[in-house]
Amino acid sequence: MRSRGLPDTGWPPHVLSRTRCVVLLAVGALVAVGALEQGLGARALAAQPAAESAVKTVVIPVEGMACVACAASVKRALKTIDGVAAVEVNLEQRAARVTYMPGKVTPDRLVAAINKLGYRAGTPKEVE
Ligand SMILES: [Cu+2]
Repeated sequence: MRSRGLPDTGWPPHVLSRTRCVVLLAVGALVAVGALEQGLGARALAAQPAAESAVKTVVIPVEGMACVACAASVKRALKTIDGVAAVEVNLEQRAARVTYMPGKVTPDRLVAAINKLGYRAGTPKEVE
């Protein structure tokens, strides 16, 4: 009688406290995951300026450009190369200014792309 009475009164609070414990654990896990994500996010943000500063800019002399259409085609060809971030072609100065990601493309490839169009690219000069 006594042993049957004890579980009857003892079970509900026990189950309740166990449920609360599980909820607390879940909340704790969520907080931990949140903190982890925040940490990763901060690390990703910190890595971004480093990647941007890794971008380089070169000025490549280009001979053979006679008109704006020439300059436009040189610009288009350079811009389509993977790893090229920005291109400015100056017809008067006969030069192409290219900002690129060194990990993805090399100045040699930029020169080759210009030469392939039928123009003559000079030695790329690194600029700020
Ligand atoms: Cu032209």
